Amino acid sequence: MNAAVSASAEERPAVSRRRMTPGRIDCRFVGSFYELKQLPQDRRQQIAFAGRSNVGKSTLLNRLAGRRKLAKVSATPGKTQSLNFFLVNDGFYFVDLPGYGYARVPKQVKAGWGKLIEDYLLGGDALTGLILLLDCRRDPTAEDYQLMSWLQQRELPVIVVVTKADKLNRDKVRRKVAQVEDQFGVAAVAFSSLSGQGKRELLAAIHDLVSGKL
Ligand SMILES: Nc1nc2c(ncn2[C@@H]2O[C@H](COP(=O)(O)OP(=O)(O)OP(=O)(O)O)[C@@H](O)[C@H]2O)c(=O)[nH]1
Ligand SMILES: [Mg+2]
Repeated sequence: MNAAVSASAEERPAVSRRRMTPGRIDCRFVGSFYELKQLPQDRRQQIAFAGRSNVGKSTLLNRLAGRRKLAKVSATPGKTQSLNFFLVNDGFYFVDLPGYGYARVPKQVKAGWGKLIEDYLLGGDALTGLILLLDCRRDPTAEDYQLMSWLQQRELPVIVVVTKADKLNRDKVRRKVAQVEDQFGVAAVAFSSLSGQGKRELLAAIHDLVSGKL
């Protein structure tokens, strides 16, 4: 049996670096939720993945977890439609959010998700930090800026991830990371779910986030 599961609550460290940084983390699906009142009510920290539709949130989560089919992925934007909770190392949650900004989603549906995401990000104190994903080939949108300003109002720590780094050469990716850090004033990590580039760096940043160092 996995040590993270067999340890009693008293023995369990909140997050251990040994379990976070190398290779694989223990990540299991908890549930898909469409209303805030359905969300898990325990006091574990929640780290959410946000960004425009198709930016690679669910794929990144799968790469971090080392499991290809944990979170649902699709080449068609709009795959994730609920707040999807994953328990990490029995200590905290990853929350895969629906993407924003996809034009072809019907207006009513978009308004519904928009409200759900907004309520989640602005409400409650279980949300500890946010990982904002930006595509390395695109400029941040008005919605990305809006999201950042909410988070700054809430003083919520943010890690920016520049996704699909395999789509550009290293130099262009480096420049993109520097540009994003400049635009948003927070640290950014280049990431490729294809090659695994950036995985260690991101896990280390998440570790700092959950242990209150960010
Ligand atoms: N080349 C490349 N493709 C990627 C990468 N990450 C994601 N993709 C592809 O991008 C598409 C969208 O990925 P998802 O993970 O479903 O994106 P999402 O942000 O969860 O999208 P929504 O659920 O619609 O908000 C899929 O076809 C993925 O295979 C990456 O690092 N490199
Ligand atoms: Mg998704």
